[in-house]
Amino acid sequence: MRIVVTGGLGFIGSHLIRWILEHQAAVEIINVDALTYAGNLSNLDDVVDDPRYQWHRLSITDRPGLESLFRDHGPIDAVMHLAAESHVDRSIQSGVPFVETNVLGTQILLEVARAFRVSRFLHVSTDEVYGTLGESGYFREDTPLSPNSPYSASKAGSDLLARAAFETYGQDVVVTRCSNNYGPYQFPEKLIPLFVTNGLDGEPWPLYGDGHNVRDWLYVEDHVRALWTVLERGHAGEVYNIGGSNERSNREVANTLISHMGLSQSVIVPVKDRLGHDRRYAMDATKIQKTLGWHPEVSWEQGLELTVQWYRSHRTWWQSIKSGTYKDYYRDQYGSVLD
Ligand code: NAD
Ligand code: TDX
Repeated sequence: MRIVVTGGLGFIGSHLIRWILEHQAAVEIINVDALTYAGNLSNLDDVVDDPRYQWHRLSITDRPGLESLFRDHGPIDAVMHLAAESHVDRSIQSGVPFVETNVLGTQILLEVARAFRVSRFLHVSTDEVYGTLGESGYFREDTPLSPNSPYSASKAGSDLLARAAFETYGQDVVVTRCSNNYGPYQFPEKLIPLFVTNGLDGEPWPLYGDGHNVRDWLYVEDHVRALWTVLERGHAGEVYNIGGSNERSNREVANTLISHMGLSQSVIVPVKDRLGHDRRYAMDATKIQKTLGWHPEVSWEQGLELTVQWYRSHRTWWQSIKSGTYKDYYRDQYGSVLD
C-alpha cells in the first residue's frame, strides 16, 4: 500500500509517519511537504534512510507538481492530508496564507487524488471548525460549523470541500476533527511547548486574558492511532470527532506544568487576550469510540511527563528553532534545500 501523507514534516505528520513505518510493514510513505517555517526536516531524521519513506518538497497548491508526483510514483492508494497553516495567532496577523494552503491547496489535492483514482482520502480537520462552547455542552459531528478565526474559517472551508467531493463525485473521503494535541516535536509557538521551553530558558509565560479558556488535550500518538483507525475502518462520507475527554483551562495547564518543572507561580504573566479568543472546546468522541473502537491510551499526567522530558533532552531542536538557526542546520545536513 502506498500512501501520500501531506504535512509530514510538521508536528502531527511526523509522528504519523514514524508510527506507520513502525507499525505497518506493508506501507510505503510519500511525504509531500513544502517545508514552511513550521516544517522541520530533523523531525524525521530517524526514518530518512528507510527505503519505504521518501520526502518531496512540494506545495499542495502546486497542481502540476502534484500531478507529476502522482503519475511518477503511482498508483497511490490513499492520501492522509495534514498539510496546513496551523497557528491561530499567525492567522490573526494575515489570513491569506491560510486561505491559500488550507482552502485552495485542499481543493487542488482533492481534485488530483480524484483524477488519479486514489481509493481513500483522509482529511484532517480540527475541533476549531465548530467555533466555541460556553460552560456546558460538547461538539458532536452534527454540531453546525461556526468558526471564529481566519485559521478555523479556512479549516472549515477545507472540511466542507472534502464533504462536497464525497457528495458531488462520490469520492471516498473521510474527515476527522481532533481536539488540541500536545507532545514532542510541537513547534514552540503553541501553548504547551512555548511554556515548557520558556520555562527551561527562564523566560515568562504569556497567559492570554483571564486564563480560563478551556481546551480538550490529547497526546499526539493517540491522535495518530485514531487517524490510522479512521483510514482503515472509517465509512466514506463520514466525519469522526477525536478527543481526549481531558478539559483543562489554560491556567490549569500552566499550574500543572509549574509543578512538573519545579517553577514558581511568578513565571505566569497575564497578557492582552487573543482577538476572537474561543472560550471552550470539548469533544464528544462517542462515535469513533463506539463504531471504530478507538480510545485514548496516554493519560494527561503521563503525556505531560513525556513531553516535558522530551523538551528537556532536545534543547538543540527547539533552541535552533527559536533562534532561527535550524535553517543553517538543514544546509549543513541536507545541502541547500531551502534556497
Ligand atoms: P504544523 O504546523 O506543525 O505542520 C504543518 C506542516 O504542513 C508543516 O510541515 C508545513 O511545512 C506543511 N505545509 C504548510 N503549508 C504547506 C503547503 N502549502 N504544502 C505542503 N506542505 C505545507 O501542524 P500540526 O499541528 O502538525 O497540524 C497538522 C494538521 O492537523 C493540520 O491540518 C491541523 O489543522 C490539524 N490539527 C492540528 C491540531 C493541533 O493541536 N496541532 C489539532 C487538530 C487538528
Ligand atoms: O502564548 C500563549 N498563551 C496562551 O494563553 C499561546 C500560544 C496560547 N495561549 C492560549 C490560547 C488558547 O486558549 O492557549 C490555548 C491554546 O493555544 P494554541 O496552542 O495556540 O492552540 P489553539 O488556538 O487552541 O489551536 C490548536 O488547537 C486546534 C492548534 O494550534 C490548532 O492547529 C488546532 O487546529
